[in-house]
Amino acid sequence: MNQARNGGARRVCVLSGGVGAAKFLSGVVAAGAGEETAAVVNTGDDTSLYGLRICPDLDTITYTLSGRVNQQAGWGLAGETYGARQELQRLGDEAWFTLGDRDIGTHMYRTRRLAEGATLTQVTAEIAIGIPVALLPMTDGSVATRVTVELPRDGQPHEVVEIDFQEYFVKYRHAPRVVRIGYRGADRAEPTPEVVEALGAAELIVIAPSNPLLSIWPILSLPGLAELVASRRDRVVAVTPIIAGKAVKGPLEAILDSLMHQSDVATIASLYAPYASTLVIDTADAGRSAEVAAAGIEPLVTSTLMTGTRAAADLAGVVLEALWS
Ligand code: FO1
Repeated sequence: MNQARNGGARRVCVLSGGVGAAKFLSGVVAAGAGEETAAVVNTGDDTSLYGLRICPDLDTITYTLSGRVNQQAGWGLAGETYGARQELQRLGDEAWFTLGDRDIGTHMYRTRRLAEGATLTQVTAEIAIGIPVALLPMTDGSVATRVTVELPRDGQPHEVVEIDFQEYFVKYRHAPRVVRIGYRGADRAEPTPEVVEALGAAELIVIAPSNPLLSIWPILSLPGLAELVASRRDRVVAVTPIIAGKAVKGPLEAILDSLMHQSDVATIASLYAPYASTLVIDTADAGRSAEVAAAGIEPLVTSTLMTGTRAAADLAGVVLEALWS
């Protein structure tokens, strides 16, 4: 493994979830700062199915930055076949989590290397070979995002149950109302030394436009990381995942409505104010700048919708400006 790829010598450190972070990081690479950047990636979404260790956020970023992602879905590989899934279904398995044949190869490789004693950090570097950004799983330990939801039952009052994140997100298509989110194991799991070094040494820390509660909070829940990021607040810039009250992708809006009773850019400002000194908000929310400032975080208005690599590079350029100036 090339140590330099995972070392803390990178100038930029991006706290990352899945699709939104992957797009933002592709902008960072297009803006020419890939080699200067480390991404600390959420592993709370990870799951084990069919004996395979699956790391959706790490894989989404890896596939995106290697230009192989299924652009329509935002995750998985382009041009996939689904022979394994079809065989499972033929055998009566629901196969609710869609695994493409080549994607399964990634999970088989990861699972074998972990069984051989490699750390997730090492295996991730092996899988991400050729990618300029250093991809750092938040921990080599075990953290599971657990979602307590109201599951509807035919003709009866709903049932409140705690389920695995991927069950909530994929099996139930993030439709049930969320009443609680927890990060099981986060209090005992250690952030890796690479993560602590990257966050401590970065001249600029970026919170990617990911779901704060599902992607960023698992990272900040690891021992010492919330304090570390807060201590570097002057150098932390967050990018909003909400534009004009709407989440660009996924269930963020519904979750914020359910847990915080509002889902706009001011909600994002109040969540990130303890950790970031600047919040990049969309031009559509320029009129909300005073509310963002009142929440204790400086608004920076620009176009945040990443419709393609050009738009992502422009957004990354605005965020990285703090570094170049
Ligand atoms: N998302 C879905 O909505 N449906 C799927 O069947 C699905 C399968 C899947 C397989 C591998 C992988 O790396 C990601 C996959 N995702 C799927 C996406 C993923 O579960 C979520 O987008 C993230 O966990 C949320 O950040």
